[in-house]
Amino acid sequence: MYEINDWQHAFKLDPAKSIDDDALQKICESGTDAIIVGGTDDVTMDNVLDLMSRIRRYTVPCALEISNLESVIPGFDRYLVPSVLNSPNVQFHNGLLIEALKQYGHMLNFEEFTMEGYIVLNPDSKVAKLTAADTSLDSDSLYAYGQMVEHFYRYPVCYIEYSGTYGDVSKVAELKSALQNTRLVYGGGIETLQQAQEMFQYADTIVVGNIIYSDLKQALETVKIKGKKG
Ligand code: 1GP
Repeated sequence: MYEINDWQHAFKLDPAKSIDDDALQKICESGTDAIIVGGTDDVTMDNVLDLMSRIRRYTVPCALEISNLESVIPGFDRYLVPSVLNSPNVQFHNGLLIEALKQYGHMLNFEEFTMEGYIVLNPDSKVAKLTAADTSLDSDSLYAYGQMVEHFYRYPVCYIEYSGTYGDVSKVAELKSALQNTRLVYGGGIETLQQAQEMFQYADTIVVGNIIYSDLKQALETVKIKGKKG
């Protein structure tokens, strides 16, 4: 269960946001396949370590989605390496990665790392602003991105990221139609089980984030997609 290929549902916890012990227990014991620790702003070694050690009280697999070098610490089951493919800034494709390899390449166990080809589509999200992502991609472009990720880059994961808003299901479907071996992960704005089900028709993995902090009960409901692939 430590491979993203085994995950149908994951919760994403932001180390910069606080979550009390009771809520964390419910999330970790919800039956979700994994907890992803990740965020855009104010991710530090201290808050990542704190959250990881609290999640480690439970048996659920726990992954770090790397957002900056300072906050990468040992102890996670898996490390997810996002590369924002629709950013014009090469720094967000591989800049962080090159820095990481220069500093730590000699001591990494590469088996623990998974590349994610990210496509960021909510123009109002922090990550879109930070990376200056081209969020206006039409369906033809998305299909081409899918082909690129699968056939040229051969990344194991393509992540369609609408962080903060519920996405366009027709675009998720279009992207999925270009992918056979690469896993499609969807994240963004899921607030109900019905929305999770809708995206899960096309995505292989559903990631649920913000709603954990505003409506825990609704967040927990989304786990019910598991095992219900039509
Ligand atoms: C964010 O894709 C995740 O990286 C989940 O998005 O927080 O909008 O649920 P939300």
